[in-house]
Amino acid sequence: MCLKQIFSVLFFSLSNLSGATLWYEQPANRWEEALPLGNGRLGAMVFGGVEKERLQLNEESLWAGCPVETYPEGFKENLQTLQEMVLAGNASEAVEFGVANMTKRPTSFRSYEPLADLELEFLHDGPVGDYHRDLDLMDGVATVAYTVDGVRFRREVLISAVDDLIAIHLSADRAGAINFKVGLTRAKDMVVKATGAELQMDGQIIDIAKEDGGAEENSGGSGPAGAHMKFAGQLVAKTVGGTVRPEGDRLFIENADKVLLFFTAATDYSVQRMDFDRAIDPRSVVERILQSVGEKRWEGLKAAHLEEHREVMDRVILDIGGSEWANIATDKRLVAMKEGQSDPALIADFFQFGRYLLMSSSRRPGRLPPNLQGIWNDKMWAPWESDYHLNINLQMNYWPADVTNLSETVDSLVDWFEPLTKRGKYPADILYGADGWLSYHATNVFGRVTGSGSNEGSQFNNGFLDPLAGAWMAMTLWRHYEFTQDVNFLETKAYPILKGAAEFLIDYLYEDEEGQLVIVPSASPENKFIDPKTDKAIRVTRGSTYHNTIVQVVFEAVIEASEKLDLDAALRSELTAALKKLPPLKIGGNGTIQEWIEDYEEAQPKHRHVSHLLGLHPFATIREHDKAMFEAAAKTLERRGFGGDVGWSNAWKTNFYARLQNAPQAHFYVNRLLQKNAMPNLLTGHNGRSLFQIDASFAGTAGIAEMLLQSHAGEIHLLPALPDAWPTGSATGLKARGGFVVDIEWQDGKLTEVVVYSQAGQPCVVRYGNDRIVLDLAEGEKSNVAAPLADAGS
Ligand code: FUC
Repeated sequence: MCLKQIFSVLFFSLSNLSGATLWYEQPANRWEEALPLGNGRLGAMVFGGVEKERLQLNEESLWAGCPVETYPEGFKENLQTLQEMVLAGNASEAVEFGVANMTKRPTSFRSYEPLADLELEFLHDGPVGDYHRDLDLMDGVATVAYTVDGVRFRREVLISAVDDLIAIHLSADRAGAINFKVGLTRAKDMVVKATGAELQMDGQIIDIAKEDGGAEENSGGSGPAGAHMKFAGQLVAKTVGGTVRPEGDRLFIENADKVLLFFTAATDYSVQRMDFDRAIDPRSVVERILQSVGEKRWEGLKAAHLEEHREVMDRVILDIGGSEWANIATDKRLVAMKEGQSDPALIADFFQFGRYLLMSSSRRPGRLPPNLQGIWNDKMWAPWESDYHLNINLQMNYWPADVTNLSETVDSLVDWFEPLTKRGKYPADILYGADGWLSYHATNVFGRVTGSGSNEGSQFNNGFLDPLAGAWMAMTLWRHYEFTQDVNFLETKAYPILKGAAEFLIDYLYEDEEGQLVIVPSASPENKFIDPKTDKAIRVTRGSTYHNTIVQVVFEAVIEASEKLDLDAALRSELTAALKKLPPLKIGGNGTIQEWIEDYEEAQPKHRHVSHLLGLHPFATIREHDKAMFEAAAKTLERRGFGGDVGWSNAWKTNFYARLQNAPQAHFYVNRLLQKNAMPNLLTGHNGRSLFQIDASFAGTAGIAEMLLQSHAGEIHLLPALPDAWPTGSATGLKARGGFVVDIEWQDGKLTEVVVYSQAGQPCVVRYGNDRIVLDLAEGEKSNVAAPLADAGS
């Protein structure tokens, strides 16, 4: 066995012990090959170069721009005209009217921006051998190791949530062998100063005026000019042996035995204000963080990080079967999978990677939810500004939060969402004359609540036609309550937001001639239908299935919550009465669920959005007992197919098919997601494998959980969509609604072990196949219910 083989075997056994590791035999050449680290606030993509190491850095709040809202003049009156046009059947005319009269520039906002690049330039001399780099997901440590001229070099990188900084530890097996220069760079708006053993970076985003986005020099989209967000960072080098000295704006480290680099950064953004706040001095924040680290050494810092990180990751361990390919590098396994190789262990890694990405982009010390790219972005003008999209994308980001036992990740969402909903009261009143709050489909750290889009057409069609996007997002808080049964959270956080959403909806609903309550104008993201009157492909209608479903689930949640909290009896009866007047879900002529209130022909039958199946997933208004609807939902999915292989859409279909208990199709889509959308670093692309977008990782992870455990229908359903390709395995620590943690094991496709642990003392029904048992556990009690269920399961 050659050295390389011994190394891979050794590595294989080590990686198996730790649970989930992504590893490679060469450095990253492209961003899509680099490995992400994050502590909820700071992010880094580690390239692992030998001559040059690059850490592409992010800070969650660093955005170009400033708070901007757009209120088209005469909106309220124009809305009435538009409603009349839609109700009179003149929908095509209504689109033209809306785009011309109900939009306003700047239609879009600027972008989330990268923080800086941290570059290490090594002075190696000689050929490189035995290269290896990895990211241990359970530890949250990226490691790079290689040999030059007989010296083994090792570099470990982590981002500690405990100490709120990036730590890089460099070592070598020969004394005095470490020589490199380290610098911080950014395309614009930053100065760097080197003094002693420190680098200081100070930044101020300067935005150039331009009404429309598009020009390179105006990266970040449209909006007013100005000196906007401020930021600062600091790097400290500590060496064992050797020397450190400034050289220009870099540090030069010579002949060291070991080196520890600390880096942290901050901005003057305040989430409470949803704006930058000049009372915050980012330099003082950075200094405070570094002072509290004090003289900590690598070993202590790493130990504290591992303890914190592992506690979160170890809550769920997933084994869906081994793979004879497990001693092959991750990128090579992915290639084999694309060529048709079955690799359940890679799917399990993808699952843990999704959990890892969520905890790394949505936990303290962070205060913001993951945006379209989590916190990882290298572009001054990111696709879709790397914003918060509320017509599927941010919702998806939280699908795995509770079921995969990362409930605290919801805190960062609430930090940002609560002030957003407060802002949303003004447009609800001014634009719609309604109570409550609203938010349209695209928003940002500045809490944009008025409609936005890349141009007027998009601002109207994606934005102003969907003031219910925020209400959909609010249901994430309801689900969090369903899982945790945290009544305090319900009362203080979720209920006020949900109630405000319901108040807006009840005011905005329109009673049509048939006595039905509908949203007018309405649309279904982001598909068009052929207007029978004009043959034009348009979006505007009344009462889309998407909107009807959102209204229904929000009203039901508020009714249940208000009962639980014994509040708002009058509102409750109003909502209860309104529920009876919502249009029913319909099956169209081709046997699929109707996307619109009329049986229109879709402009794009293979469209990536499947918003008319919201009731199948993430909600549960389309249920198994309604066989006709279940069948129509299946037909709907068949007709949609995999369309253009958009990452998040493939991931959603895994969830849909899991809900339909169709294991082969759920398995097909999770495989397809990896085959068509996963990049070498296992992040996922929007268009096939290009344009990184993080939602598919989160939705894919949730989909894998849904295949093993579901709890949306008043029972804990075990192995509802277990595919033949995962005949034997186990999952520990998945959560179910009602405050349960569940461990399961199965062999040869049959359930063998089940332990249900109750965190909230609620009764539950546990189901396997068509067999059910009722459990009534006290809070903190656990029960092994394998025996009554294991023989069952049809
Ligand atoms: C929605 C989707 C797009 C994209 C964007 C960020 O508008 O339709 O595919 O994911 O969000």
